[in-house]
Amino acid sequence: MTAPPASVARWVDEVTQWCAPAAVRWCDGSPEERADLCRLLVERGTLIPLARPDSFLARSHPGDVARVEARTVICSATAQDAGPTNRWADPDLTRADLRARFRGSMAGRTLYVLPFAMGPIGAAATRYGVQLTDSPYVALSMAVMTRLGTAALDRLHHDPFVPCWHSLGAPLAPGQADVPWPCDPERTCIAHFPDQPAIWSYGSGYGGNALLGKKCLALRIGSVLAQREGWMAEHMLLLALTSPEGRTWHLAGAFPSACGKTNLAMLAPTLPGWTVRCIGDDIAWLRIGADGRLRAINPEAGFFGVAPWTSLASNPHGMATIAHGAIFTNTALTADRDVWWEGMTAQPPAGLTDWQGRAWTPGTPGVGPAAHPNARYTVPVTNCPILDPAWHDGEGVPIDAILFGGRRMGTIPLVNEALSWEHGVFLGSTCASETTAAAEGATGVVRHDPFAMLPFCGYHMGDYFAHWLEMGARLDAAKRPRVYYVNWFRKGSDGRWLWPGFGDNARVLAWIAGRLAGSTSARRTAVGNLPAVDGSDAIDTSGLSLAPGAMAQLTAVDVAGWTREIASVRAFYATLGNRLPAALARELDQLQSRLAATAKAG
Ligand code: OXD
Ligand code: MN
Repeated sequence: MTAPPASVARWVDEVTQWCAPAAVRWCDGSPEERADLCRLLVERGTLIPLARPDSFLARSHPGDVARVEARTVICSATAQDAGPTNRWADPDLTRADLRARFRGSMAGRTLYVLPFAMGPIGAAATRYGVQLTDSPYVALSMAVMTRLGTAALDRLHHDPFVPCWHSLGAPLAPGQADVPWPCDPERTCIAHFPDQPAIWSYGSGYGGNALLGKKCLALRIGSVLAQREGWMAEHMLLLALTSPEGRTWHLAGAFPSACGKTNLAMLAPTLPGWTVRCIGDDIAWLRIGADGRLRAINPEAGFFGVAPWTSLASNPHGMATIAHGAIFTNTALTADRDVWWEGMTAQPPAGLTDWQGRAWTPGTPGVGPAAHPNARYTVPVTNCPILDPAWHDGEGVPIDAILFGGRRMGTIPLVNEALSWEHGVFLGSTCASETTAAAEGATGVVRHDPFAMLPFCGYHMGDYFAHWLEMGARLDAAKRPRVYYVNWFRKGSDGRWLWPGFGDNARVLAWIAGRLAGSTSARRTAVGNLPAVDGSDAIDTSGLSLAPGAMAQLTAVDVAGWTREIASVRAFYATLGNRLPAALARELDQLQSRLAATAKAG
């Protein structure tokens, strides 16, 4: 290895002094290093080798299983800068508090130095980070999720980096035996310092709490940098959709955690002749390209997907992606050393061991699911059989349409086209979803999750809305992406799904493509442009057996439901005070009056 940049070497020395690790290892991201880390983790009992090639299972501590929003803080100069949707913490106090926790926290462990790039190395859009961690599982996972190693380190002779300081908070006294998943859940804290920028994470080894390039850098810190520098850091999948005639559109889609983003990003269309290629499943960085179009890159290099309910039926390409080279966390283990989770097959195989390592028999009273509902897999994007070669293009792909969505049983139509950019921003700001297991807390409760960024926007949400409006104003009207709000999760009065979802969502994408091509007309309604219920401008439902009247329900304007929706948005908007852009307050008032006119006419 050539000499590391002095700024990195200095910081590594400081942290080494403070955290007192037994050794320091600079990671180069090589296959040999991966093999070595896997061997070490197997020896320690953190990883269990699986029957599928180059794949392993980890079982976390039962108290360290998801992102911990309640322990995630934004340490901007003032609470106003963080805004009401974030937990603000005083930067000086947090620094002092965390420094005390970090003191000696790596004793008996190795400090891994992880230089990484978010985005293709050398591209203008790319940002760099260096994570210092005492977790070999995190070192292994970061090498999958980011472009990690020597090439990234070399860039730091010229480019700045975001320091990402991470410790499990589990020092080992001399002779003390280790545990498979060291952590300190009671004292976990994930702190973001947007003004430095820097990230300090203590106590958790799991997912977004610990793989700091992802939610912490690419979204929370990324969104602050994006606002300052005039680009966008979004919680979005990216896909390329190609019609039977060979025309391709690029779509970006923001959906809250565990709402099917990965399934949509890897969609296997049921409509003959249509294809989807995957560019990313979780994060997009968008900027205005030299051609004046909004262009997006996926800054990540891996997928950190939710395993439960992934199956050959819901996501065949996802199943192929994880057939080798995958690190699973908190799935069940089969008798023949493979993984299983709820929804993978209709019946669980016999002889399962659950995510906590206990023999598991379905139907035993008091026994929970075999896999943790937030069980995950970590794999390189290059495993995906439908990966678009453009995923590595530093200029990004030109975005034709932006999708918003959430998990909503009622009111919200299957697909709704925004009437303008401002109306599209309004739709994004009104995203709400029933909560899932991706974050700690109750599941199934509807919460406002604007742009699916509630847990990830690193500054005041009102200013973030304003940034979206400004980005639109900088784009030529003819080059602005169109905006759609989709909802795959509607239920009928009998509690059954109205729409089959998964591969059949291609039917909705095909309708959107028709709109983009100008070949499909829509019904202008109070809430937006909706598809015709039947005929050539309707969504193609050929071959589907839907409940009678399903399409009418899925594309109707439910005035009573929207009236409740407006009240709920108004209450949410009120929490943003005078930072709510006037244009969005106006959009809400206009929706209310259009709806009143519809009610009167109807
Ligand atoms: C994720 C999440 O891990 O959104 O992607 O929770
Ligand atoms: Mn996500």
